[in-house]
Amino acid sequence: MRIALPALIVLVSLHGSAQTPALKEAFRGDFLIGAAINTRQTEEKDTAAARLIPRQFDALTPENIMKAEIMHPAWDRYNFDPADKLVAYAQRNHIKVNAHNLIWHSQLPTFLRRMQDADSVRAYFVNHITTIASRYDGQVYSWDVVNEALNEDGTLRNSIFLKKLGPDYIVEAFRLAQKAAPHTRLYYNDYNIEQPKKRAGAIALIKKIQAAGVRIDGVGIQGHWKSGNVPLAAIEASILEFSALGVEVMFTELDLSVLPNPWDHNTADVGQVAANRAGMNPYTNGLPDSAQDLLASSYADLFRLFLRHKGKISRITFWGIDDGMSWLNDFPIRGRTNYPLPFDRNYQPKKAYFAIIATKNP
Ligand code: 9MR
Repeated sequence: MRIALPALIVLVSLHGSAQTPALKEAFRGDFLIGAAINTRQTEEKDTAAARLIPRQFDALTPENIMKAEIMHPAWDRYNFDPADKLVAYAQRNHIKVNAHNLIWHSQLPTFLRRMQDADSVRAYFVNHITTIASRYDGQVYSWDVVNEALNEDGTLRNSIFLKKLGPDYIVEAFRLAQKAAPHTRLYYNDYNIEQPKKRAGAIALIKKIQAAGVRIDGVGIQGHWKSGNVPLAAIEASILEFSALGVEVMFTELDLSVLPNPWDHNTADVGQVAANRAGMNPYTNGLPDSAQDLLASSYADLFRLFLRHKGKISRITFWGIDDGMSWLNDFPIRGRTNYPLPFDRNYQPKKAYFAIIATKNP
C-alpha cells in the first residue's frame, strides 16, 4: 500500500515521533515550558512519564511536596527528603525548578492552624521562610514566595498571616526570602489576577513591595480557565500591565477544564467544593471530537496570544503532565473525568498538543 507523504507525516507525528518537536523545543527562545509534577514522577516509577518529562519540559513545579503542610509538619521538624529528590531529579535532567510555595493560607500544618498568639505566628513565618529558602538557594531557580493572598475584589484575603501579622506580611515575606535566597528569583502567584479588580490588587501589591525597596522578580497568573471560554482580552491587558511594572510575567498553572462548571464564577480555591449532580460528568467514556477540537482551538488562541507578547513572558507551566493526574478530576466536584491538559491518560499527545505546536508555524 502506498501512503501519500502528507498523510504519512500526520501519521508519524500523531504518534509523537522525533518529527514532532517537543514543547520545550518548539518554544525555545520564547519562554520556558513547564509542568507540575509529583513524587511518582520524580522517583521515575512510571516509565512513560520518565521519558516524556525531560523530552517535553525545561521547567517544573512540585505540585505538592514543597507546601508547608508537607515540608514543615511540626514546629521544629522539616521534611526535606522529597524536595531534595526533586531537585536532584531536575539537575540530572537539566530542568529548572520553580519551588511552590513559601506562604499560602491553605495546606498549613496543624500546629500553625491551631496557633493563637501573634508572636508565635511571626516566629513560624521567619523560621519557615528563612530555613527553606536558604536551603534551596542556588538549587532551585525560583520561588512562589506568596501564593493566593488576594480576594476576588483585590483586597487582601483574611488569612492567618493577615490576621496575626497585619497587611505588611507580604512585603516581609519577600524581604525574608530575598535575604535567605539571594540567587533565587522571587514571585507572587495567584489565580484570576487577569480579572480587572483582582489584577488591580496584584498591581498595588507589587508596587508596595517595590516601594519598600524589596525585590520581586515576577508575577504568576495561574491560568485555571475553561475550554471555549478563555478570557483572552483580560489576559492580554494583564500581560501589558504587569510587565509595565518591570517584572516577569508567567502562566504558572495552566489547564483548561472541559467539564460543566457547577457555579457561575471561576475559582481555583481548593477550599470550595460542589455536590455532584446529573449531567456534571458527561465524558466518562472519552472526549467527543467536538470537545477535543474546542480544547485544541482554545489552547491555540492562548498560545498565539502568548507568542505575540513573548518578550514579556518568561514561562508557561501546565498544572500536571497528563489528564489522569489533573487536580480537575476532583475539583470542584470529586471523582469526575476531565481532559484539561495536552497529554491524555496514556501520555499520548492530544489534538491540543499539536495545535499548540502549530502556533509556531501558522
Ligand atoms: O494540584 C494540587 C492538588 O493536588 C492539591 O490537593 C491542592 C491542595 O494542596 O493543591 C493543588 O494545587 C493548587 C496550587 O498549589 C495553588 N493553586 C491552585 C492549585 C489547584 O488547586
